[in-house]
Amino acid sequence: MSDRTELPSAENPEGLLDLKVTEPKKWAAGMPAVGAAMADIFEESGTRGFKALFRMNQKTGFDCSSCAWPDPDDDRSPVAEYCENGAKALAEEATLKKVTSEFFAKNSVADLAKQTDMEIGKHGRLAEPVYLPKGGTHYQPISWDGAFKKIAEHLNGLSSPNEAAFYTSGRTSNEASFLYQLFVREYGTNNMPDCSNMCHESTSVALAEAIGIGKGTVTLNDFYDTDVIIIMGQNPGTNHPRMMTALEKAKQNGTQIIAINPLKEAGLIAFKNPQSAKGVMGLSTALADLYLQVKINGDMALLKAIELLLLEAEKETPEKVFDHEFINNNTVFYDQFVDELQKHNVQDLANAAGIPLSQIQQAAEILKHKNRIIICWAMGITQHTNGVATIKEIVNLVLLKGSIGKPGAGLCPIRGHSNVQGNRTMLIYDKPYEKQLDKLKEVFGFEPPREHGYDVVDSIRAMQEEKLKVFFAMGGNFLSATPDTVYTAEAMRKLKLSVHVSTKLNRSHLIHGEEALILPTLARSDKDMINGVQQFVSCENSMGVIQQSKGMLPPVSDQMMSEPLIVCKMAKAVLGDRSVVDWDMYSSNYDHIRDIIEDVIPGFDDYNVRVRKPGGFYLPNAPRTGVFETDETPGKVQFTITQLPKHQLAEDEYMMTSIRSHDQFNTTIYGLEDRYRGIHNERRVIFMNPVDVEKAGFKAGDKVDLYSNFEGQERKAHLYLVVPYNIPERCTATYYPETNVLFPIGSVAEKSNTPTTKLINIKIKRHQG
Ligand SMILES: Nc1nc2c(c(=O)[nH]1)N[C@H]1C(S)=C(S)[C@@H](COP(=O)(O)OP(=O)(O)OC[C@H]3O[C@@H](n4cnc5c(=O)[nH]c(N)nc54)[C@H](O)[C@@H]3O)O[C@H]1N2
Ligand SMILES: Nc1nc2c(c(=O)[nH]1)N[C@H]1C(S)=C(S)[C@@H](COP(=O)(O)OP(=O)(O)OC[C@H]3O[C@@H](n4cnc5c(=O)[nH]c(N)nc54)[C@H](O)[C@@H]3O)O[C@H]1N2
Ligand SMILES: [Mo]
Repeated sequence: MSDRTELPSAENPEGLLDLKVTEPKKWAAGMPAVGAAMADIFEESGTRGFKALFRMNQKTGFDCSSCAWPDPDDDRSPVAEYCENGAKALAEEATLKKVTSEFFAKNSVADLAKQTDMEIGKHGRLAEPVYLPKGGTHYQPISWDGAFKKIAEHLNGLSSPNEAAFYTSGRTSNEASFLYQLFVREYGTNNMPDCSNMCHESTSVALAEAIGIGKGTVTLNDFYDTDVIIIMGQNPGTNHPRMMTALEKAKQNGTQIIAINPLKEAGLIAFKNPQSAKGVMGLSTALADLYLQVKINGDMALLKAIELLLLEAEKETPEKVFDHEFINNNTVFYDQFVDELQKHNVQDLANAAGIPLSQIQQAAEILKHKNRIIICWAMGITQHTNGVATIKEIVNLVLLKGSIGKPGAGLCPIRGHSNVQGNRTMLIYDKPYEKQLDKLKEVFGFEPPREHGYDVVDSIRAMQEEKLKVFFAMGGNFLSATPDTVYTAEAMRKLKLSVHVSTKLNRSHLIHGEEALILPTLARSDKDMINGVQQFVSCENSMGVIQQSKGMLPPVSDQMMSEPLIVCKMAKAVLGDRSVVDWDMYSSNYDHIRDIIEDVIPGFDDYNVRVRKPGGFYLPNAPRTGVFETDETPGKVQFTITQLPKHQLAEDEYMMTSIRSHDQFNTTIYGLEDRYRGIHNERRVIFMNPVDVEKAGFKAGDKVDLYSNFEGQERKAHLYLVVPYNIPERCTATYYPETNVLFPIGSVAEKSNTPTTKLINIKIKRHQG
C-alpha cells in the first residue's frame, strides 16, 4: 500500500501492518512486564545492559531517564528499583549499535526521512559529530572544534542574540542545565523554550499563582499513609510504573483510590507486583475503588460537581466536611468561591462531565469525612485550553478539605522527563524572575537579558517569520514533539543553522536548517570520565528530591562529549574573551558547577556534601511545611474562581485526545505493542466508542482519514484503523506523536501557552485511495 506523501512527519509510514486487537487488560505489570523488559535489554545491549539495570535508581547508581517518579527515601529493592519501561529506556541507551559517519555516507537525509520514527531510532547511538552543509544531501564528519567554530560563526553573525533559541528536553542534568542557561544568558537572550512548555507548564503557572510555588507538595511517604488518592489524567501503569508499587502499598494501608480518565487504563484498575510474592503467584491488588470515566476535558465540571455536593453536605453538617480552621487561617477568596460554586446545578455539571450523578455522589461520599487526600495529575489535565484553570480547581478542592501541608495530603503533579523539574529549578525558563536574574548578575558580574524569551510555540512562530535563525537543542525531538508537524517542519527548514545535542537519531535531525549539526552526547547510564576522574551529575525528581546520578557503562564511542563539557566548549568558542565565566574550571570537575549553583539557587546549601549522601536531599517547599502564601497574598493561598469550558461539536465531529502507548518514550518508539490496551503490531489506530462506530457506519478495522478544522484551516492525518473501545461517546483517542499533524499551532492553553494536545475536534471519513 502506498499512501505516503512527502509529509515530513511521523505520519505516513509505508503502509499499515497487520493490526491485531485483543481484550484490554484489567491489571498492569506482573511477570510478562519483567520478561518483556529483559528481552529488550538482551537484544540491544547484551550483558552490559543487565549489569546496568541493577545500578539503576540505586543510591550509588544512576537515575533512570524514563520518568520523574521518586525513589524510596529509605529501603530500596537491593536488586531492582526499575520498571519495564525504565528497562526499555536503558536498552535504547545501552545498545552497542552505532550511528557513525559511514552510516551517514551510506544514507542520505532524504532517505532517512522516509523511515518511520521507530526505524530511525533503531539505528543505534550517535557516535560522531556530523555536519550537513548548505545544499548537502548527506551528513558528513566534522571535528568537535570545527563544530563549535560553526556555531560561533553563526551565533556571532546574528544581528541580535534574540535571533537564536536554545531548547532543553528534560533529561539534561542540573549541572548541564545550569551551565547552559548561564551561557545562553551571557550570550544575551532568554529564548529558552523547553519541553515543560508542552508538558506541565500549566501546572507550574497554576500552582505558582494559587499556592506560591510551581511544584507539588507531597513526598513519597505521604502515599503510604493517606486516606484517598485521586488520579486524574494520568496513566501510571505505562508512564510511571514505579508509582504502582506506591499505590499498592497505599491500598494495603487502607487508602481509597479514585481514578478519573476517559479510558479504562489497566494500571488504574489493578496491579500485579512482579517484585512481591503475591505478584509472582499472579495475584493482583485492586486499585481504583471508583473509576470515573469522564469525557475528554470534562474534569472541570466533575471537580465542581464534587465540590458542590461537598458544600451541600457541609451545610447539612456544619464544620464536619470543610476544614474551616485551615480555610480561615490560610486562604483568601473562600466566600467568593462558594458564591460562584452555588450558581451551578449539579445535574448539569454531571452531564458536562459525562458521568452519572450517582457516581459523583459516591466520590463525594468517599471524600466527605476525609482530609488526608492526595490529588495526582498529568497530561490529561495540563494539555487543555483550560489546563491552568482545572489545576486551580484541583487546588480549590484541596483547600476546602485543608488537605495540604500535612502528612498524607497534598498536590501531586506527576512530572514526565526525569529532570524536567530540575531544569526549571536551574533557571531554564523563558520568563525568568527578576530576582533570579539579579542573583546571576551579582554572582557572575554580567548583565543578563531582562526581556522575556520565546517558549516552544512562540519559537515555532518566530522560525516561520524568520525572526529566529539559529536553533540549538539540548536533547529532545522538537519537530515530532511539537504540534502542527507540517507547519513546524516548514518553520525549521527556514533556519540558517539547526544544532542537536542528542543520544539517538531522530526526525528533528532530518528536517533541518540550511546547515545542520548533530552532536553526540553521553546518556545517563554512560560513564563520564574527565582527566581520569569519574564525574556524576544530579537530578530533581517529581517530589523535589535532589540525587546524584552516576553512569557506569563505557561509552560506545570516544567521540561522545558530556553535556556540561559541550556547553563549556561552546561558550568559550562563542563568547571568547567577552565571557566573565571560568568555563575551564567548570569543565574540569563538576563539583565546581555544584559549588556555584549553591551560590545562585536557594536550597542548595552544601550541595556537594549533601548530594553525596545516599538518597540525596529535599529542596525547601513552603506549603509542604505549612507556610502558605503567594506573591499577591502574603500569608495566604488562594481559592480561584474558574469557568466551565464550552464544547461544541458539530453532528459529525468527535473530540480527539492523544495518548502514549505502552511501547514508547515520547517520540522514541520502542515497538508496536500497546499490551494493556490490547493493540498489537500497529500504532495508526483510532479508539472510538462502539456506538459511534456503528452510527458512523464503520466497523472494526475500517480505514479512515482524520480531519481537524481550526479557524477555517483543515489539517489531515491519513490512514487510521478504527478500533471500537471503551471510551465515552463522541470521544476518540490516537497515539502521540503521529497525529501531531492535526493539532494547530494556534490552539494553546490560556496562560501557559501549552499546545492543547489532549483535545482537538476532528471529523472521521472513510479513507480514500
Ligand atoms: N514509558 C513511558 N514513560 C513516560 C513517557 C513515555 O512516553 N513513556 N513520557 C514521560 C513524559 S515526558 C510525561 S509528561 C509523562 C506522561 O504521562 P501521562 O500523562 O500519564 O501520559 P499520556 O499518555 O499523555 O496521558 C495520560 C492519560 O490522560 C488521559 N486523558 C486524556 N485526555 C483526558 C482528559 O481530558 N481528562 C482526563 N482526566 N484524562 C485524560 C489518557 O486516557 C491517559 O490515560 O510520562 C513520562 N513517562
Ligand atoms: N500530541 C502530543 N504531543 C506531545 C505530548 C502529548 O501528550 N501529545 N506530550 C508532550 C510532552 S509531555 C513532552 S515532555 C514532549 C517531549 O518532547 P522532547 O523532550 O523534545 O522529546 P523526546 O521524545 O523525549 O526526545 C527524544 C530524543 O532525546 C534525545 N535524548 C535522549 N536522552 C538524551 C540525553 O540524555 N541527552 C541529550 N542531549 N539527548 C537525549 C534522543 O536523541 C531522543 O531522540 O512532547 C510533547 N508533545
Ligand atoms: Mo512531558
